[in-house]
Amino acid sequence: MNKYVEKFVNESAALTKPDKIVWIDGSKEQIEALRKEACSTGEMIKLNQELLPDCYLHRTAVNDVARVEGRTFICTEKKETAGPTNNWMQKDEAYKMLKEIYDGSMKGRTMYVIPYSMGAIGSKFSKIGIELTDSIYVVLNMCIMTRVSSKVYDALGDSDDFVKGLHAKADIDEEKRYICQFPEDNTIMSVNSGYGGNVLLGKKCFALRIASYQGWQQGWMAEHMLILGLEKPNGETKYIAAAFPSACGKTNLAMLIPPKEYLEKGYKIHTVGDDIAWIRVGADGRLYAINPENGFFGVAPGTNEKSNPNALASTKKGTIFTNVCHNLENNTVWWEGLDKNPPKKAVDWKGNPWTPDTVDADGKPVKAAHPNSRFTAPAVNCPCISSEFENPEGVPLDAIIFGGRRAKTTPLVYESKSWENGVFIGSIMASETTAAAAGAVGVVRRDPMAMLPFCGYNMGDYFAHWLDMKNKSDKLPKIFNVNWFRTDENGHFIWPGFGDNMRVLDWIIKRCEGAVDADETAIGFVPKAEDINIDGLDINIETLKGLLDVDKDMWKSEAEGIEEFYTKFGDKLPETLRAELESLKANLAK
Ligand code: OXD
Ligand code: MN
Repeated sequence: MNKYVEKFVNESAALTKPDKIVWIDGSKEQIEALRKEACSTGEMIKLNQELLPDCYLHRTAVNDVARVEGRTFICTEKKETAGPTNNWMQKDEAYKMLKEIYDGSMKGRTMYVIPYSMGAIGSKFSKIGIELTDSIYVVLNMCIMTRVSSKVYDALGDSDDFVKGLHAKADIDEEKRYICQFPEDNTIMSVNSGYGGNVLLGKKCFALRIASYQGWQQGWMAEHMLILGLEKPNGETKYIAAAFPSACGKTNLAMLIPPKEYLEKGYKIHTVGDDIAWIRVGADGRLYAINPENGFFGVAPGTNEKSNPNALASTKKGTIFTNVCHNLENNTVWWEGLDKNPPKKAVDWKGNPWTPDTVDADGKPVKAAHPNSRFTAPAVNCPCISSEFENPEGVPLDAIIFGGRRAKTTPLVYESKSWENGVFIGSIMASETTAAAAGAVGVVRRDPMAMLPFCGYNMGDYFAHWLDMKNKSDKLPKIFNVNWFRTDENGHFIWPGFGDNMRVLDWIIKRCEGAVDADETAIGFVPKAEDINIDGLDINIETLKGLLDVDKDMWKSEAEGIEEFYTKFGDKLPETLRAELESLKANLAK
């Protein structure tokens, strides 16, 4: 046994005092035994094995249903390292405070030791983590979301290069819930939660917060991005990475099914990842991306046969559902937006009896599934999983896309004028908030590169790191921005979205190939309306022109918002970005 792993386990056990320690090896037998145990205690419910083989349902505590950004901390020696956008705790004080909470928290429970690899085991781009947890739900989810295996110890050898994660459910006490990252120590401590994003430590805590810091130190990038391959009729595949805030459609875009007109010509989309990309400069100077995960932790509500048949197909076996509705008619699951056929007899996400007529004390319909209910599905289930999914070298990126939910202001798509301008566009991203994090929904907030909740260090340094990629590569991908969410005067989405987003990807690839022209505007290059293919769509060219419109007055007030946001960073804001803002303002004044 690696002596550093042993020390970590021993010290953590001395602190949390579990009754026993179980070493997870990821084997089928072990997983099956844990499923049985979880069902025997009510922690999980075994679903209809004919319709949903190896699928289970879990309900979290009602006060524990989303990531808690207010209780997520970057713990470093100095506040400046964490920067103005993160909650910060001085790391020694954080350890001291946390140790009191963890003390004895696993008494009467089992501590599981999970060895996992982010990225293919043994690849030079992969990183190793050890998560200790007292939750079988966490073990089983980690076995889907990451590569869990005792082979990880072989890959680790006698090195201390792994991320230590300690998770304890404790009492699921909201007041003492902490999700703490210690990037300087490769350590994560998560306590008093049992919800996915807070406790599956390989995901947000490691693959984004800790890894973004590692990337900064080591010259690579960890980003909140999907990765897809767009195969053209000639068989050539172009790769795109796209950053959108949580619950803004990354999974849907990653698994897009092209419209009929495109399918007939032979276009295909291949999914490499739906949430996280680790990006490095390859030997040929291009940027290469891997998806460090091994599964999808997708938002269930709204996922259906039409919006994302590939995601739905991915959930048909070996999947854990969290906080969805339990359909008692056939022991399966249901959620709002799955179909128009809600079960007549069901249990809602809180564990209460539910029918389509159930209303609350104010007479309002009660939701069967929580808006942030999730499926944890193995990536291999996905019908359009890319043949490059396991490629340890990753895929070469042709384009990077940023995007958010904006009812107004941001056009359907535009292209940056340069890498620097593209970094500026990423840094000013703004989006209406969703149910993925606790707090108000629908409020516009700045979420640079969709990394606001996930950047493990000072975002001023993060922007500089992005700009610095220009010094590492002379073959950088082009940067674009998209917005699928513009609404009309009645609040209805104008652009059909989903599979039809292919039409925008098509334009993006054509721009990468220099195959179409564009109009230069104050904010960047906008398509000529006739270059977006609307054949077969219920949208006319005038509507499309409206979607592409750049309203200078709106952008002037946007520029004021950016200016205000930028003041947060003080002298950590790279001069290049300040110059980009000045040039935007000058363009708008013209
Ligand atoms: C996620 C999130 O779960 O971003 O991916 O919240
Ligand atoms: Mn995410």
